[in-house]
Amino acid sequence: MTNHLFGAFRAGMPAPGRLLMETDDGRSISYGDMLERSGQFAHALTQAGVRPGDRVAVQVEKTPEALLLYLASLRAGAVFLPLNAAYTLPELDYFFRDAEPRLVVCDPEKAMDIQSLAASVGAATLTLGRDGRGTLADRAALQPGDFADVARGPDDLAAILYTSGTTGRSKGAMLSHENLASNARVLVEHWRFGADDVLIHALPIFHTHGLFVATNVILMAGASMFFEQKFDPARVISLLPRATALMGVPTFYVRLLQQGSLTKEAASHMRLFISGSAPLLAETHNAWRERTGHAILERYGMTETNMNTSNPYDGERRAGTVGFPLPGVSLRIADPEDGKPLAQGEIGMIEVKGPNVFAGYWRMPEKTKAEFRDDGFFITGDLGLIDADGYVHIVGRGKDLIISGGYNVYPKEIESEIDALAGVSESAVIGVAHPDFGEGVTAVVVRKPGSTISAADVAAAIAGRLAKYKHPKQVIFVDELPRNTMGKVQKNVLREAYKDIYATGKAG
Ligand code: MLC
Ligand code: AMP
Repeated sequence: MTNHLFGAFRAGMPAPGRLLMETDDGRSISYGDMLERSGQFAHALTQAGVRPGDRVAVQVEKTPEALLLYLASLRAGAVFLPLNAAYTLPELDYFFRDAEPRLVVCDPEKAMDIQSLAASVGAATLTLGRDGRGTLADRAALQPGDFADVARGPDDLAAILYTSGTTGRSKGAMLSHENLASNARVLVEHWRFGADDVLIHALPIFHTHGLFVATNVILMAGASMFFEQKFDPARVISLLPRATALMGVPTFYVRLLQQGSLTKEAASHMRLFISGSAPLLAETHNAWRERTGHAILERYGMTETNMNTSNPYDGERRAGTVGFPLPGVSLRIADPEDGKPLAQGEIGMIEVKGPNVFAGYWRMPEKTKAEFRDDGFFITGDLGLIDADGYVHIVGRGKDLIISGGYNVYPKEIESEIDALAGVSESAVIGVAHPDFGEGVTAVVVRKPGSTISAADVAAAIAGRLAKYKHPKQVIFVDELPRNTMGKVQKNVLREAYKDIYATGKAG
């Protein structure tokens, strides 16, 4: 048996001298370098006690070495567990306790604090910094480059990615080698990636979009990428003449459109612009087409399922839709209550099934069971419809979720923090249309009688507890929250009342 996912990358690998990535600080890494250095990193993992099936939790900045670590983890048969670099210590504490990693790799600047959290669950700690240096890299440098990939079958776990829950704790989505391999293979074909493609990779690599969709597609196609540490619109435009493809969240496209240097000419070498992770406004799609002559290809996915649908490569890329189910993916619109399939054109729950769909939530069999129908369809929590031409439209969310700049934010988590403050009676956190982030996290708070708690007090209390992107962009105080006859807070009423607070010119 081979290593299922890395074996698939090997099968598509071009000559060792071919470029895999060029970084923004001018480094070039070839496929041969990648093989050798990920082999060294795999030896270092094994030497640190990582055995097949062990979790390797990683909270580091985006560097080529961080990507080599992902590949090393696959090759060593471990389960890669990437964590957003913005997560705070209390957030990390939960992930470590739940996942029980064998090894934690973190930024050297945070090592003191993280080491004690890791030690409390019996994990060793190694470091990897934003310069690609640290104890892990030092150890790897002493290792030989040839590593015998650990055999892994299609159903073995390759990664766990945490997704926040509507209620309660974050859940670890277990992704198998075949979940990732099958999806990457389909996307390479569907989006026509080949060895001559050059992708602008400016996404973070701790989520499905940047780690799997972008990187796995490039590796599977034997292509190359500009590997950017951060998304910088002016820099992305300067790379367009040497690139062929860009993958981004809608905020990328909104910010690129603000650059005067974005012209048809600048984009003339590009083959494909792809958007996902959050809804792309039709007005952004149209403005992009007008400015560059390209129709952005929008697709739809999620952590648990990888990519489910995509607009066509040939044929009409229809604004405001996420296209058709990808080959091998079954998608239906069902009654949210009983799962009965609905007629074409009706709005209901989007449910999916296929080799892309995850293996369940880590150590949560009950939660896993609750999110699948008896016939194996996964209940996405997204509401949608299929139009007369077969295009899937996402029209809303059945889950109480905010997507800010492509990051998921669950209101419950923030409400719990705010409600715990001494001067607060209760709160409701909502997403409000925001010109840059798509939705802006907004807190509506009721003070306790006599309390003078301010927006700054709320912000100060949350700092250090929740990652920055989850912080409310505005905190609004009200006398009471609107409720329906059942006593449930009417978030739709709040969303309507505050819908203009971030309107252009007033953005907070
Ligand atoms: C940064 N900030 C955010 C934010 N990103 N606030 C809300 N939402 C976000 N997404 C905060 C910063 O901490 C900062 O706070 C302030 O906003 C301004 O920061 P910035 O410099 O403008 O942010 P920047 O670093 O440019 O980041 C914006 C971004 C980034 C859009 C480039 O958020 C990003 O890379 N998003 C991509 C997320 C992603 O990859 N999602 C895929 C999930 S997978 P302050 O107070 O310090 O000023 C998935 C499945 C699928 O969904 O289908 O793909
Ligand atoms: P995540 O859990 O971070 O993987 O986020 C997945 C969620 O992002 C999905 O359930 C959708 O709600 C949303 N999403 C992803 N792509 C799109 C898209 N193209 N349009 C609208 N929503 C999307």
